[in-house]
Amino acid sequence: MANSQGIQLVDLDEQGIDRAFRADVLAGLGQEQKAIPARWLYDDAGSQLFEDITKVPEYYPTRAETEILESRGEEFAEAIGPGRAVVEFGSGSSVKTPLLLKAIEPGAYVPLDIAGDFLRAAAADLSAKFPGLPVHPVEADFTKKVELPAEVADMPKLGFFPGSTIGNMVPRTAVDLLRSMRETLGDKAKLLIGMDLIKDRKVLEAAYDDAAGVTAEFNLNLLRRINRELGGNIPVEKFHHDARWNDTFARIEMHAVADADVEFEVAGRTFAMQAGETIHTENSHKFGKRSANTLLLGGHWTPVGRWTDAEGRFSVILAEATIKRAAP
Ligand code: AVI
Repeated sequence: MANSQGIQLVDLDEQGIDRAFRADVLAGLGQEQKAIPARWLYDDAGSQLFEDITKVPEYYPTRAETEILESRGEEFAEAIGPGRAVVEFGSGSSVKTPLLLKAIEPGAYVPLDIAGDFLRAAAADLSAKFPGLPVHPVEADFTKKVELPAEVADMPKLGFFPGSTIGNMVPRTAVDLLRSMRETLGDKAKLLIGMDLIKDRKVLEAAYDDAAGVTAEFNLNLLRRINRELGGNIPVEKFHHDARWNDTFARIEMHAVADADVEFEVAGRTFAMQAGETIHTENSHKFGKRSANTLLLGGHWTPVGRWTDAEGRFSVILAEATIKRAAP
């Protein structure tokens, strides 16, 4: 998971500190509304905590999307057709990816990821499950156009981006990513993408603030990571996790809220927060049918199919590469 979120090459300074992490944290804590990019939630501990989140009863997206992939295989096969190179953005889930590959008779599987270790492990796992399927892992930053292996050059492509990870990006970044995917996959491509749906705010807020406190741990782990890796002394015990629905942006926001006035240091710089002030740590955008379509269209993808789970909580959308035209 760190992989599909963690779009960064690790560049360490003389003291072994990740320069990009330090730069993002110092810039983020220096803003009036403190905010740190969500990708930093996924160190080893954070990635494990995210895995744990997918199993808590309140967090429905993983189960709802899996239900769709499990139950709609025949319809996917019909809509997608055989012989496509499935290009997965991120190293792949050991549960979801096999469900898709089993359903559609792919020509090859190409997982893309910036994190080589995750990538090789996922590729080996998949090869073992699908012995006849050519698997070509590519270590790359998929937020930019990626050169795909020569072996799949002549196959039509199917991009696969499950999990509603697109929802963790603000619309502008999401559109940039969709356009890069379009460039990577080419004119005849299709894209199968998971997008979580707008629903009762109580259900959403509970999904991001489970009773067992796993999501709270996931959120506060970021502050612990800052202390560990950036020589910080944030008093983590004086913060609590908050998940709140922002209706204007149609998103759940995670914040770490200071319970008292606090002062702390990170990487030699001093910061102060008043009681009630927050560090914004993640957005998880939710979509309606039309807002999902608008985002895809902005990314040069034309939606052609849509499936939801039985309870209507989550959608999986099939889109085709939009063909460029000079005029309406
Ligand atoms: C990875 N991503 C799609 C998750 C989500 O639902 O936005 C991350 C997450 N954050 C808290 N819980 C889950």
